[in-house]
Amino acid sequence: MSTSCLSRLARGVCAAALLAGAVVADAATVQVLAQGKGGRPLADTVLLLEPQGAKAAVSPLAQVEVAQQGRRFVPAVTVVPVGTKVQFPNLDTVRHHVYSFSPAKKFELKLYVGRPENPVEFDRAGVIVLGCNIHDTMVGWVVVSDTPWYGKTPAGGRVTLADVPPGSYVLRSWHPDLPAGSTGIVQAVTVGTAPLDLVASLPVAER
Ligand SMILES: [Cu+2]
Repeated sequence: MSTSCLSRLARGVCAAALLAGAVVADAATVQVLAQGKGGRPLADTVLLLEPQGAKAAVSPLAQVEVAQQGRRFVPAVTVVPVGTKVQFPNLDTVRHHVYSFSPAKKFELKLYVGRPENPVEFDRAGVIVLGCNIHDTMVGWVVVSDTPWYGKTPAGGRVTLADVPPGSYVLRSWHPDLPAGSTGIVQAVTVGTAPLDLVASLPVAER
């Protein structure tokens, strides 16, 4: 603590700054490596670190898009916090008809080209499977998170979750190649103040 801060403490000027500093200092960085069968790094794995016994506030993201391009959903896997509105622009010249029957979000964007007028708001946590009425082979996924500590693995399989307060958590690991309807593989995790390195093993073969 600086001398000037000490001298001002009596007036309460530095108290808030000290408190804020304490919170940041106590939070940990959690690294997760997602592995498939044979211990290979697994891309497109969604990792959710869910606090136990308490809810943490989440903020919706702005301007998230799931495009249709080359008769595929791009990206195939998207993770967003609860309350996020997602646009589904069609970048193809053929029309698409995007829908979901998943309990966490049932919706339908009837035959369209270009950009649908309204985004779709994902207001419940869960795994939402996307399909297209016209092209049966099109499949995509939106995973909606009700925790602020989430991520999707790139090719290296590694995700960093920053500023995680100490406490008890469940690490939920989900991948599109898990059996249909799976809500992910869960493991109990205790976060302290030191950086934490975790491995999430999924029964998924390399693509
Ligand atoms: Cu389509």
